[in-house]
Amino acid sequence: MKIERIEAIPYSIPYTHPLRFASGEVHAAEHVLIRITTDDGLVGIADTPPRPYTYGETQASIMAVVRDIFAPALTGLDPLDREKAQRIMARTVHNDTAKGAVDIALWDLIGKSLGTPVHKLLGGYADSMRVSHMLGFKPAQELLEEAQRFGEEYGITTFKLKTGRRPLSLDVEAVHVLREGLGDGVEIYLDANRGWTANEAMEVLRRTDGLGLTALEEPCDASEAMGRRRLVQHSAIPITGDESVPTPGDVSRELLSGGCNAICIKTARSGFTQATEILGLCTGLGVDVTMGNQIDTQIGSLATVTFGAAHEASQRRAGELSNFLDMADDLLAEPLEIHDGAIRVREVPGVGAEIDEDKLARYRQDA
Ligand code: MUC
Ligand code: MG
Repeated sequence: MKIERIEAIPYSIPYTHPLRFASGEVHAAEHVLIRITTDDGLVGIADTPPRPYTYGETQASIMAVVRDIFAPALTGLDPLDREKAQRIMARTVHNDTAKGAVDIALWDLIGKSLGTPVHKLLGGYADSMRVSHMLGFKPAQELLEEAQRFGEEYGITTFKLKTGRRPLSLDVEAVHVLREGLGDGVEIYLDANRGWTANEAMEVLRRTDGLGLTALEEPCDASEAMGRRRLVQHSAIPITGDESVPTPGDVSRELLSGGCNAICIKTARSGFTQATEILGLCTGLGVDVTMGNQIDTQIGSLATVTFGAAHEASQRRAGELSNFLDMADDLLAEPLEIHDGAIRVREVPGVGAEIDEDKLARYRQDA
């Protein structure tokens, strides 16, 4: 089996409800679909979300690096030789979500060629993942109503609250209102997307003490090393690295230097191969992981479920898997469904992300 063709297809699908957070906002999924075809006619699929405010990648840069650099270098390679593919892509620095999507599409091909679901190839631990819902910036009462609706409609009992606003009282109030309205049985954790300084984060933790928060993600920029270390040392809850730790090397640096003590794994930027390396590092060190959301489509969320459910350590905590519900439509032929607060893996060869060709024709931007 040899790679014959690698396509990077730009498309745009609007959001019905935009998501706002400290580092940016999303009104439309202007993503790039990666499609890899082999000489025996198999097709591997993955989705790439450009996040310029997080990784510096844009839709145009992802298309360019895949079409101009990765595709010529990977064509002719056997998809099973994924270490060769990793080394070829590593010759180009950064471009993490472009690399992640190519890796996932290769795993999809491996699963299809072996007639085996990829969650089985990766570890086969569980057949579903519990869902955590991400709440964007909104007035406190609207946040509570959204969380209650997601609890009632989908059985979701874990919420990640986007924070990092100023004045700090906006986020402090939101945490109080959510805890009071949702009760003690619901898990709440925070993600500030670098919106605060370390000292501001420390103040928010003081003012929300006793409300049962379980983690605080990217409180401030990880390059503010001294403040961040002081925060990690003094916080009673884990301080999670997300955008500061896209690669195994970043994870090692941040954990060893004391910049964080929990890790968010995102398949969108690490693929399955590097996500496996990151998970191994974390389990070896006794560090908790959360499967995060790169504001993923159903295709991206299915990739997260496929990886997250495959390993004991990555399915322990609920994964961030529900933000596709805010999109007006999706390319996935068979929609992803949340039942009893969980999403199931797909028991089909590959990842199971088959595309609705009519929808792709409607939303693609290069036709
Ligand atoms: C998250 O966990 O930070 C927002 C920005 C980004 O890169 O990912 C999202 C969610
Ligand atoms: Mg985050």
